[in-house]
Amino acid sequence: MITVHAAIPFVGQKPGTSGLRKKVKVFQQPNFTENFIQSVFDVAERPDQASLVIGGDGRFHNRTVIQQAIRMAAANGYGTVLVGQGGILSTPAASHVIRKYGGSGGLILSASHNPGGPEEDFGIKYNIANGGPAPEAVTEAIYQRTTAIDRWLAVDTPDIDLDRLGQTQVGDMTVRVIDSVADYAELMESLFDFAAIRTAVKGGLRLAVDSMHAVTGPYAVDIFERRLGFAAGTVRNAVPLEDFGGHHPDPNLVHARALYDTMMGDDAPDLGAASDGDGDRNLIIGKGIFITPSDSLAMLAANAHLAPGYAGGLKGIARSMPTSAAADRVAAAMGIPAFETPTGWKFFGTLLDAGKATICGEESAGTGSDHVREKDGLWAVLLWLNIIAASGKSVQQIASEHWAQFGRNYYARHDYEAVETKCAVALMQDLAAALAQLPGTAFGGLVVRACDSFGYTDPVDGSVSSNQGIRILFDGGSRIVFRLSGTGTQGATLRVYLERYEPVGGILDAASPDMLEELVCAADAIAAITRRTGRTAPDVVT
Ligand code: G16
Repeated sequence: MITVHAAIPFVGQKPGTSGLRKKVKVFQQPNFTENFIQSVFDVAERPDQASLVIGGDGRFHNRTVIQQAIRMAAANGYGTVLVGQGGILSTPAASHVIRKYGGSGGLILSASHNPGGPEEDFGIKYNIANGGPAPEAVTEAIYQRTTAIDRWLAVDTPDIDLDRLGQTQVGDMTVRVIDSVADYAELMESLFDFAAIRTAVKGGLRLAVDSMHAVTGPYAVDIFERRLGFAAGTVRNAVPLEDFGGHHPDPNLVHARALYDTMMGDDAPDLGAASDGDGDRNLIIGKGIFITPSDSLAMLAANAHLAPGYAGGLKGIARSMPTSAAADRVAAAMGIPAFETPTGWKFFGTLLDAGKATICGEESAGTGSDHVREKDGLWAVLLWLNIIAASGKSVQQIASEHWAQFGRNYYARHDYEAVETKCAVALMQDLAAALAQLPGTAFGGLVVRACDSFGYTDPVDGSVSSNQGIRILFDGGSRIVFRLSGTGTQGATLRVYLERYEPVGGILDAASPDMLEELVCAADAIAAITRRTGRTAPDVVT
């Protein structure tokens, strides 16, 4: 029997860069989660008896929301819900399941790299039938609906057993609890040369993976240790925990420090990698060398033809605007198009659907391809392994040869976290207002060539997104970008992206901080970060 629950709208249910992210306590308020899910169901394009995929990264509150979403889906006319065993589906695996089983969409319960636990963060993201994040037109429609919502629907039924594979009826709807790993692992086997990697493993290739007690643990153990034959223990922190073991599941040099230290040690494995809460991001570290996400994108694109799934070449390469231009140089050398989109994986969807791009990536440690419509952390690790196995080269060698051929984009992102929102917004507004005066101004040896507030017109559907970050471009190809994060849950996070290009024949083997020093000073001079925020150094450097 369907029950209609009266509701009044909550303020602040506007999805950000990647869905709705708030503190768990906010989601626990009566009706808060239900209002949002009902708004999704009210606006989602779906046929009668549609199927819906539900999965999450295993964080605290995951199971509660899954049970409620199932009761609501049954009351809202869905015919089938596919849910990962234990409520677990990595974001790329969820994208694949939606595509493989013809789902009309999916609810992905994750706050990604944000910490988990009763006092920490939770999130809900809606993906559409192509398996990708809902585009802005859909998230805006969901948001508009949240402002007028007056009821939500549910059937009255007990919790289903999420841990047992199989089928259950909930009202007229079928709930299938599916193996979270199998479909995804098969997809990976179809893209990469597992036999070649296995041979390399037998020959001594070593890997260290940090799953950060988040969703990739079961996937990584199955793929790396079981299917590819890496030694037991290759995957550390492999058991998903509701609070990620008290850590921050963000695969960067701060939060994956132990892995970094392993990789810089004397007996380091050949490749080190970490994933985030929901498995869509990756961190890549070679023996003694950190590869920035922007470089990883460029190097993967340049060598992707070594993997069977990409042997036919790439159609195009897309990157988000703050990501370094390293990938553009690869695209130019290949004679294929390069796309520069706003931050947010949702902007790659139309390009992938239209066959304009094959590989996409972001500075925020996301890389992926047209195999799904999400970024995919383990995919990136497997492509690196495939390239290493097929070429017989080390990560260091691949990187050095890449820079010798294309030049090097030194790169870093400086994050100032939990800045008072008013202060951060004013900083960005004043910066935007001062842009007209900047061209021609010198900051040390850096002369501003141009600057703007980045706007994007989608080349496929013509949709326009403005105010996507402020770009300061210097003579010689260096650049500073200022943006406010769209994924934080506390105050504002100011992101400052620093990039310096060294051409072929230039200084290609220096330490990034040394090469970026002048840009750091220029960023402070241009935006008055220290004076306005009181911060003398960033909280996180990636
Ligand atoms: C999300 C988006 C990414 C974006 C990242 C950081 O990733 O999907 O496209 O680059 O957030 O966004 P922001 O700079 O606005 O915080 P995830 O892994 O958090 O879903």
